[in-house]
Amino acid sequence: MTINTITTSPFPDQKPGTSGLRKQVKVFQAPHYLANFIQSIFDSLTSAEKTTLVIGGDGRYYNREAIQVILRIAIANGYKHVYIGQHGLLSTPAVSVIIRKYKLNGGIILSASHNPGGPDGDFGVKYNVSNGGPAPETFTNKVFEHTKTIARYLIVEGDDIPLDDAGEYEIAGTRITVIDSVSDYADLMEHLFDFDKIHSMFNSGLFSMAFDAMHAVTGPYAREILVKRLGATEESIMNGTPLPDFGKGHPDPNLVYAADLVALMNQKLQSPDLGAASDGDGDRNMILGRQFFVTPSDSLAVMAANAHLLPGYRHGVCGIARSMPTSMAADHVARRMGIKCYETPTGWKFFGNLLDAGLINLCGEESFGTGSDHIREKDGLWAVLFWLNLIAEKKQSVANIVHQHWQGFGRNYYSRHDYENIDMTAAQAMLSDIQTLLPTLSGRAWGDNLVMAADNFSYRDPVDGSLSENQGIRILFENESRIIVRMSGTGTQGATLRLYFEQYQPPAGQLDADTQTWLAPLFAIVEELIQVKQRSGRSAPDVIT
Ligand code: G16
Repeated sequence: MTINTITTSPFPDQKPGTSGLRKQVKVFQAPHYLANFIQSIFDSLTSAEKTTLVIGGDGRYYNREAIQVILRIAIANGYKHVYIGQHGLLSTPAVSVIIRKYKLNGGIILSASHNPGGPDGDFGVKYNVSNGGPAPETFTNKVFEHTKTIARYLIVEGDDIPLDDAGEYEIAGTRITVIDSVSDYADLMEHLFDFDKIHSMFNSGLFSMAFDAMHAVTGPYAREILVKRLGATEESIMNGTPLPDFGKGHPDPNLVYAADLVALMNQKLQSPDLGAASDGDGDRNMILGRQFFVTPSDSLAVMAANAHLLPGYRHGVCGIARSMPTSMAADHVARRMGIKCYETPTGWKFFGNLLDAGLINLCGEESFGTGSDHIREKDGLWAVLFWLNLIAEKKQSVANIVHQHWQGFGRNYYSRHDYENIDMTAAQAMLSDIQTLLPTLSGRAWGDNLVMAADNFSYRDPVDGSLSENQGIRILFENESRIIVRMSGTGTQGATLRLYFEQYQPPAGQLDADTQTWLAPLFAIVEELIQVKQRSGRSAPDVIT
């Protein structure tokens, strides 16, 4: 088989964002665009780092075509063994499981996560390293530098590899294994949680759940784990078939985009006991009780406080980490437990070093991500199983578990307001204006809210000493309220401005107020400082969570 060397020229826009390279499908379909990026990844690895690889994606439009291209480039670059998920599918957490289980050098995940799919939607490429986690910034920066000067890529010609059946192939010295996408992941889950107890709960007929796979990758995983292994009914799974355009939906498990599930859970009569949803590539989760939304920040805190009750975590929690904009609810648990709670920039990659060094074994983000040291990615179904196990153990409703938590630790009222796809220049001007105001804010008061400090967050990694700067504007108040302003690093059009609001109430305080009403004084402060509504041209946020 001949290895072709294709002459190419650089694209200027291949800088990976918060989570890999995300662009519109049309951008990726341009001649050489995908190939340039993949070759740049391979050229940034040492030869010892490119012998074994796993490839899979969330099933979105262009997934199968991209897999064949990447495989041909991997063969031409001398990979010895490439694993591919059956049907081209692998959730992000499953890739992490496979890299770790088979001790692979890395993995390529084809996903734009929660962004919409289809010919007019988005596509994305992420590279994960040998610990199973997202490549660190040092590596993605190296890849970006390479994309600026790339002049050639290597590729073999040949027929497509059939992806729909598990099987083994050999092409030009590369072994190719098409593997079952689900079983390794499902087996690991069985070790972490008490499947017998959850099975009995489903069998009792007194418990029901609804899991919305949003026509994305988790459908087959949910069917195997929830239905086959745990005894949930087939009807428990909504939108369980992966579709290239996610059924024209937006596979983002939040209160706006998972509207059908939210409506089901809000029914006064006969709503399921637990509602859950996951995103495009299966690493995010949303947890709902009957007429009750668990904020991802609270979910992390509840998990930390209760992990010792579940088989995989009986040894307890050694440390927690949360991204900076995530509420400080987990900090209260950590303080009580006498363990450390690390505050990292947004992006799962910042948890990798802490997990590898054994400084933490639980971490989470406000952006619907939670996970533990079982892999190096956030894990949507893992979070659902955690809650299922917790409910089976405590024999309480979701709402009761959270209320009890607030009564013990206090409540961090929390909300995120997203202004999506707004004018980039306007967004940058707002951020620059608030940055300029920072030195004037300390000591200023709005009602009870007295500013204690205001800065642009930077993070020194305690393990490798690397510094990440400009990670979001923080206004910190003496009463433990916080306002955070940052720009999303995952959008593909215009700019998405994220505003985060938080206010702490101790256990003896008001625990049952309406979140948006409670936080309204903080919304007014941001408006006064940078006039988001007027300058974004929106009368309200596009998404409130
Ligand atoms: C990615 C990252 C997360 C991050 C989220 C939102 O998630 O892995 O760590 O919190 O994006 O980032 P941003 O606020 O910059 O849009 P995913 O699920 O999209 O891979």
